[in-house]
Amino acid sequence: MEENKSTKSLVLNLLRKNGSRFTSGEEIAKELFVTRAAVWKAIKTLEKNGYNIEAVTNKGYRIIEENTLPDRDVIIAKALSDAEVEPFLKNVDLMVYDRVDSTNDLIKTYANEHPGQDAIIIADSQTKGKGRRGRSFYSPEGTGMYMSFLIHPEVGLDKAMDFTCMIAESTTRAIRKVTGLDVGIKWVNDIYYKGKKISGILTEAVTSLEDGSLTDVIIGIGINLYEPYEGFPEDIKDKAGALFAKRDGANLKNNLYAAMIAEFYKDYMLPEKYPYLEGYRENSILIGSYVKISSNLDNERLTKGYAKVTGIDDDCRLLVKYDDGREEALFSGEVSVVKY
Ligand code: BT5
Repeated sequence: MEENKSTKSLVLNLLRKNGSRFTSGEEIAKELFVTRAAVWKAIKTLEKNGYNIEAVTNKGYRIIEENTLPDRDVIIAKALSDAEVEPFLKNVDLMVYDRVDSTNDLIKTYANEHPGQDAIIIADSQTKGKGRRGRSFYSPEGTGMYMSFLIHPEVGLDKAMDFTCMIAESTTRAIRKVTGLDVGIKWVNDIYYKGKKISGILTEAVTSLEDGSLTDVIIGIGINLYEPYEGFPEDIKDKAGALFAKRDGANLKNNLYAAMIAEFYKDYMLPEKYPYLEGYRENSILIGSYVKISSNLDNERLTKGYAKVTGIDDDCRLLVKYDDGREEALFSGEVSVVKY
């Protein structure tokens, strides 16, 4: 058992070291002082664990992995190549980090130091990724995407939720464009794929005391791009999913970051051409379904009832009709919807 485990990690390290070069079974066996059969067994175990290993007759094996960190220059070049948003994006400050506490918290500090400047922070992992109401968002390195936008729209506090809906829609569009996968929005702030949550959104707002207008809006989004090799932690493993089961290795992360940025700025800056609510409704997985509604006040979940989702109104509230015929428009802060 132990022996097999260590052969597996030695083979993994060797393949990683050799990068895109194929390594034959014989070469691996020789280098690691193990038998060809042990190499074969180790490769099979790695595949079972989710590693994407390419095997070619007469050449050997190589591992296909995207373990590159997000690349600022590549992301900027790709996002700016979208002519529709280039004029807006060229004034936005983009920062990329390996690891941060929380991109939302970091961009808050940035906002204090750079009043009025729009910015984007990307990180490959977060040690304190935040969800709503004090919950956490699991953000390990190498498998996910974590990004916060800092914008300064001239609107009132009642419009803050619009940005959650806006980014859910623009991100759904970007994921579909880049990967072709059929992702959908679960009102209000989640993106789902194959029945699992692959993305969450946290919008935070700073308001002016004088007139209640928004001064800074921070919109954070996290995406599970690949499933972690060791799987998701116990407490979220039934709920969380990823876009891909295996690593791709084709610069997917940078492409997706660039598309998410460009698509978000289209909704934000070109609302006539990109009416995000229409897209949000079209991509909503809850409309037409029957759901359990629970109130979430003080973090205590109380079942309010069962209802059919009839639509989403222009303020991005969820329209529901209860079994007894009552109709209600739900705000996200008050109510959560549990699919059922
Ligand atoms: C969210 O909250 O889903 C908002 C997540 C926002 C994360 C981004 S990442 C960039 C930026 N910086 C931050 O610090 N945050 C933002 P909520 O709807 O409250 O859902 C949180 C719940 O989702 C948790 O209680 C878990 O049940 C589940 N969860 C945690 N991590 C997850 C993950 N990686 N994938 C799917 N579900 C997860």
